[in-house]
Amino acid sequence: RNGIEKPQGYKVSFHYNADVESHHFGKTHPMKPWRLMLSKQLIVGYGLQYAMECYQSLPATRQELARFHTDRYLDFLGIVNPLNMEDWKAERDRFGFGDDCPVFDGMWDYVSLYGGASLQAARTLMSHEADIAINWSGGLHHAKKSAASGFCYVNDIVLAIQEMLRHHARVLYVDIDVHHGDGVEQAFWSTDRVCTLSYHKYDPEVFFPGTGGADETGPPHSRDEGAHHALNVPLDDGIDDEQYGDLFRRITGAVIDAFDPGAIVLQCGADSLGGDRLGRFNLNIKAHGACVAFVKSRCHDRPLLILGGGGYTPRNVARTWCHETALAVGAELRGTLPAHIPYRQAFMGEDNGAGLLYPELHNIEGKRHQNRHSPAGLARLVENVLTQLRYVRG
Ligand code: ZLM
Ligand code: CA
Ligand code: ZN
Repeated sequence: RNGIEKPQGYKVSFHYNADVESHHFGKTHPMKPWRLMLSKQLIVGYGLQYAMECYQSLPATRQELARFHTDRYLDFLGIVNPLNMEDWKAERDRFGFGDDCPVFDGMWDYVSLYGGASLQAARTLMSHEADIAINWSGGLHHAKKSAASGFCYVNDIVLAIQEMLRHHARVLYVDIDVHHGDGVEQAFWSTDRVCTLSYHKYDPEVFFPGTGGADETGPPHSRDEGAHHALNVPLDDGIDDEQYGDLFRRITGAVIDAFDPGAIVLQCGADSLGGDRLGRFNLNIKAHGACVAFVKSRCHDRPLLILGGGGYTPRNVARTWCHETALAVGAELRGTLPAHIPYRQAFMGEDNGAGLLYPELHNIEGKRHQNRHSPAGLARLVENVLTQLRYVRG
């Protein structure tokens, strides 16, 4: 065969609506939807739009959101605004609004847009129009059926998985955001058709949301539906590229083999990078991306839905999601950023006095955390999940 390999030939669809990026949670709130604009600028700057099918997504309808969320919660979400919110004090507290999830102008438009993009991405996969579908505005894993939580208002991931369950007996959810994917875990707690696997910083006293311990595996009795199908990998500060990569490949590989899902959803929260404003890990972009590449390599003919999530240092979020878009389409990008992208200045390295710096794609700066992991502790985490997998059958 002349040593020439068959081209990868993945069909990738990209789901986006620029209206999401103009919304504001508040001046100093860590969640900044304009990071999506920055990501898109990089993706377009590198020309990746020519390697994918780009869809302008539509807002999810109320009926679509109601497949997971309650009517009372959606009523409130549709009615409340910054001017009338004083009239709704009790509901505001009951439905999880506050500093983390503020009431802001255009909130309904924002949440229905990111929800609609994930739904459209899932449908594009289910109709075989794409092998991999991407929605960087989604991945908002904390939202509950009746409450906003942790910057998340509607759970686009749950909505997308519900859509995929119409076509596949089993769906695997993998979550590399630094926070525990509690909303998705809870939504599918009592079914063995969805396996949820989250890697996260775990310190129940101090780190949000406080759930996701190693012994949080599903309903208590082995005969209960869903028992053993919640998988959690609780981590401490400062995990590095090599440790995380090793852990991720061993655990995720074993889960895919045991559960044999028909489709996979990967939440790619970029707050697991070093230098993130809220995160605690020391990952570099290439190590974060290696998780995406690994899952893609284990998908074979299974559809893969790639979603965003957290990420609070916008220039690094944009770098990461651009790199991962390239991994999805199978393109290799040069490290020097394209010369003519808007906001190129945002990617200029901090001047360390060593001379002129040029803006680079794969490198991030920022403070690092002390590494609190031991080889023995990491080995125990792997053992723990492998033991649990004896109860998981595809
Ligand atoms: N206070 N402003 C990750 C979601 C993490 C709960 C402690 C709110 C913040 C944070 C909000 C401007 C994902 C908690 C925090 C202050 C109770 C969290 C508004 C700074 C600010 O300056 C801020 C007034 C705000 C929020 C920091 N909140 C940092 N960490 C977490 C939620 C979401 O990445 O997983 C997916 C998108 N909340 O720790 C408090 C306990 C509220
Ligand atoms: Ca996670
Ligand atoms: Zn997060």
